[in-house]
Parts: sequence; C-alpha cells; structure tokens
Amino acid sequence: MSARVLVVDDVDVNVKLLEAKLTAEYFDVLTASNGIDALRIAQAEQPDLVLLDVMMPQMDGFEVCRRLKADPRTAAIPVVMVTALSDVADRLRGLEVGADEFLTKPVNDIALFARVRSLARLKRMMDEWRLREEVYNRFAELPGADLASAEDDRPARILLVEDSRFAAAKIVEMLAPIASDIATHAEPREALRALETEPDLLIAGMSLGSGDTLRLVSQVRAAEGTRQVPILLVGEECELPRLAKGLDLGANDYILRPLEKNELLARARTQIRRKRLSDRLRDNYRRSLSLALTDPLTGLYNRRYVAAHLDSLLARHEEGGQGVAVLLFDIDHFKRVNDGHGHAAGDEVLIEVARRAQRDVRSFDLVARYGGEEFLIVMPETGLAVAYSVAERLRRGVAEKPIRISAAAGEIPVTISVGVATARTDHETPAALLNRADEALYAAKRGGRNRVACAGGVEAPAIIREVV
Ligand code: GH3
Ligand code: MG
Ligand code: MG
Repeated sequence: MSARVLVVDDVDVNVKLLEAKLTAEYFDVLTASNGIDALRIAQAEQPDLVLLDVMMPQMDGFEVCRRLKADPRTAAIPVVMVTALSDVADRLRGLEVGADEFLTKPVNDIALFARVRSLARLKRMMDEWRLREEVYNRFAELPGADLASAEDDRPARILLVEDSRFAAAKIVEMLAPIASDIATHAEPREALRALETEPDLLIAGMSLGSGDTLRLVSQVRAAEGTRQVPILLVGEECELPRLAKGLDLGANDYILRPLEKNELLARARTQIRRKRLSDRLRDNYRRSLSLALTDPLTGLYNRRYVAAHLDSLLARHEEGGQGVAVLLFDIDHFKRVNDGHGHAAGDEVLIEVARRAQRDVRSFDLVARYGGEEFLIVMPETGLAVAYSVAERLRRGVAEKPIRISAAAGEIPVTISVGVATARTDHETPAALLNRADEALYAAKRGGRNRVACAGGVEAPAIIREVV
C-alpha cells in the first residue's frame, strides 16, 4: 500500500530528511514550508496523512491542525504532530486541537513508519466506508449519515491485559473518567475469550509472563468476531522494535511507560471514537444496503435484487448447473380489493400473500416483490415437475383461506395466477426466461385465473397432478 504523505516544516533540511526517509519506503511525499501552503495543499491534494511540525513562524502547527480538523474537506485526514523532545504540554495541546499522533524529534524510523502506515491504513478504511455509504445512500435515496453525530461520549467498555497487578490498578484508575467498565485479565488466553463481549478497546501490556502479546494481537486481528476491536499496546522504550511489530500486526497505537494520565486518556479516547465511528458507518451501510435491495412493505427482496440474483444463477446454470425455474404470480382482480376495501386493506393483502409465499417455498428459493401485486420466485436446481408442484402449492396456500384484514370488512377471499418457466440448457437470458414466465402467467389469467400455467403451453404431466 502506498500512501500520500504531506510533510510540513519551515526548516528545509527537516523536510528533505523526512522526504528521503518516506520516499525510500515507497510513500508518495508532498511538502509545504508553512501553514498557509499546508492548508491549501491538504485541501487540493487530499493526502492520506499530514506530518506537521509544531514550531513554525506565522502560523504554528497547532493552529494548522485546528484549521484542518475544522474544515470538513480535510477533517478526516490524520495529523501527526512532530514535536521537539517529549514535551508533555505540547502533546496535550496537540490532542486538544485534534491531532491523531505524535512523533518526537529526532524522528525515530520505527515509530515514523509504523505510525504512518497504521494511520494511512485507517484513513483508507474510513474513505472506503464513506464512499460506499455515499453510493448506497444515493441508491436508496436516504439522507446522508451525519458523521459528527456518529461521535458519542458514552462511557467505554475496556479490556485490559496486564499481569502486574500494580500496573493494572494504575491504568484502571487513570481510565476512570472515560470508562464504565474495565475488565482486567492477566492471561492473553482469557482475554481472547473475554473479547467476545466486543469491548470498545483492548489495552495490552507488552511484557506478560504468561503469554505473548504479539501473538494475541494477531489472533485478535485474525478472528472475524474481534477484528474490529482497537488495540492499544503499552511498553517500555526499549521494547520499541516489538511495539513496531505489534503495529504491523494490526495494533492501532502504542504508549510508552512511564504512563502519563492525560496521554493515556487521549490515546484511548481517540481509538474508542474511531471504533464507534467505523461501527456506525458499517451499520448505516448495512441498513442502506438492505433498504436498497428490499421492499419496505413486504420485507421481500425487490426487483433490483432478484435481477442480480437471477443473473448469477443463470451464469452458473450455463456452466452445467442443475436447472433454474421461475414462478411469476399475480393477485387476481386486486384492483377490486383496493376499490372495495381501501388501499390500506390492499397493503395488508400484499403482506399476507408475501408471508404465505415465503412459507410455502424451500429455504433456498428466493421470493421477491416484482411489481405492484406481482411476485417472482426463483428456484435454483429445479426442473419443471417440481416447479409446477410448488406453484400449485402456492396457489392453494393463498386460495384456501381468506385473508383477514384489520378493517371492519374482516376477511377477503384472494386468489393468484401463476406462470412457470424453466431455463433452457443454453443461451438462456434473464429477459427471455422472465418473458416466458410472463406469457404463462397471462395464459393462466386468460384460462380463468386461480390457476397455474407452464411456459410454451406445456401441460403438466398427469402424474404431477396426482402428486399435488
Ligand atoms: P388481474 O387479475 O388481471 O391481475 O387484475 P388486477 O385488478 O389484479 O390487475 P390490475 O393490474 O388492473 O390492477 C393492479 C392493482 O394493484 C392496481 C394498483 O393500484 C394496485 N397496487 C399496486 N401496488 C400496490 C400497493 O403497493 N398497494 C396497494 N394497496 N395496491 C397496489
Ligand atoms: Mg392482478
Ligand atoms: Mg397486475
């Protein structure tokens, strides 16, 4: 993965040095020597990351960071502040203006590459979600998700893996202002099990007597259920190479001992915020996906979805599958239901017919609302005889019991007509198959309604009639 990094520093030598290091690691580098240029380039070029010097004449790094985070066009770009030595006051001020990370001068290569990579990866992920969400919101005509409101300050649930009781107690005490619940485990194995409760953050000490923290990191990242949990590592300065390895394996951040309360709080808070934002984006995405592909009245798949589904089934069928059958059915004289009992009663009938259709097909058959009062069922691995018997069961399932509606009218007798078509062995297209089902449906209507007809006027064999 190559990321684009904007390096901002008023001292030319510093810019050149960082540029050389990053270019050697295959990052694309943009540069700026003052705050105004940095803001302009960040807006125009949308880098994946900004490395920002704190001490600059005119506009200092804090102000640049504040403006980047205040502008919706650049707010999502991670900012790493580059500060002189480990000045705690500087770090805190940086966190207050929204900086995501710190590096101290002279810049340590391990910390530089690991943090740049980890932040760029995160940015890519967020961009991807944002893009998908935009696309699906357009598709489903939903209002856009409000990213600002995705942030919430609910107290967090944190899982801590630390075998020194003293160290653990200290961390728990420091985190009290943001956590409602901190579960402490001394062993990685126990922690892995406890992760099933999906905490907002995992904090893990690097030197555990009872197991390997790096292994825990890769196990957490490998399992589907725990992949999303952010990981913050806690280590000593001499453990930097292992901490960097941890970041490569998927940990999100690290913090060095001796722990400073405000830095720990800030780093934990940042990870929790990101986790919640990405959860939120994922939920929105799922929700809009389901709205885009299902019918809100009946909950069935919609025409758009069933078309895509049929496409891929037919492609499989061409490659030597076992056949595909479709049933197209339509409620008889549905207009009379609306006219006689009102549109709301009509809706209730549609919902009940959909329910009975789903009840009467196999679990791998797909039921979709195809149009107003027209439904389509797609049945994989199905020949004409079975398709016909399912259609007949469906027809009976609707006709044999009137549909109860909430209005005074009580019960309404409803029938359906069904057209059955099966895919030809080669050169079948969805359009041609559906067309034949449609012709069969109209034959059933012409034949008197409340009946099943097969495409091409094929008479269902007598033996099937006996079976059903
Ligand atoms: P046929 O037996 O020939 O199918 O007659 P029909 O009356 O069912 O057919 P027609 O196509 O003339 O009328 C279908 C009606 O379905 C017209 C339309 O207003 C109604 N309809 C379509 N979608 C909905 C819906 O979502 N809710 C309700 N209540 N009615 C709908
Ligand atoms: Mg109808
Ligand atoms: Mg109709």
